Amino acid sequence: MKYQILATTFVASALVGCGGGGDDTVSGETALSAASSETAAALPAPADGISASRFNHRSIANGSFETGDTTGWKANIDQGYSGIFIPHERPAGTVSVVDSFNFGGTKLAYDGRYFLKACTGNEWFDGQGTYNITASQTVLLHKGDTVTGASSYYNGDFAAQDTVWVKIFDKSGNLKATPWIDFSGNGAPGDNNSVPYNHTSDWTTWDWTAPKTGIYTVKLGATTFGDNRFATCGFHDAITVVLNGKGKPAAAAARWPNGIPAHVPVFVH
Ligand SMILES: [Ca+2]
Repeated sequence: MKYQILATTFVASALVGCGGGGDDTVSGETALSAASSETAAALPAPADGISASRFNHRSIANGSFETGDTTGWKANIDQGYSGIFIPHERPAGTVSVVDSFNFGGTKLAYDGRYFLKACTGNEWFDGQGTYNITASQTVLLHKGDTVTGASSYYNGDFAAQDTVWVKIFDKSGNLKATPWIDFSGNGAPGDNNSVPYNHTSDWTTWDWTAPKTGIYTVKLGATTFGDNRFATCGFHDAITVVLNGKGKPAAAAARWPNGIPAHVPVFVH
């Protein structure tokens, strides 16, 4: 009951105070003491709609998506404008939980039955805008806690216009890390895609360790720009927190040993 009242409070405050992009941030220094249950009443209002009680637990809710839906995660999908399709204002992509993805072959979950799929669109947008499609969850991490997961992708666009990624933001919305990222493209010089067009990569594990105690947001997303034709998808599963001192998973092979490419080259459809 206590948390039900809290939830009502922060939903109301989110409606009043949450502008565009506000899901990146959770305000309030009191969050740093949230590991203690008696401080629950002082917890900040998470903007993603999950229970405030979760901020005591240093864990990801529904990180393997075995509820079969996006419970615990907040989807945010930018809108674009198409002069061709009706309605003209259209979501730039999709966020869904699935048990398979068919591309000629069949992609199945890394863990359990279900996984998250975040895709760009198969639209025909006007202009050269950039659009994000994300599922995010805010979590308390103590220094040394590690967020782990497994991701893969479907390279659905022969043009290098799409990226799919995992990013970690601090409570002020600053990007702290990009543990996993991949790109669309057709293998032309300058493309950074890891598998051929119309193929999927293997599941790849990733991890990121919090450098200090705080509230962080884990975002699983896709970014596209331009006409947003041909959908590329990121797949995500088994998102978990390994508490400091509890052992870490074996280090994943570095996807970009020399650093993430600074930008995606532009090949227009
Ligand atoms: Ca799963």
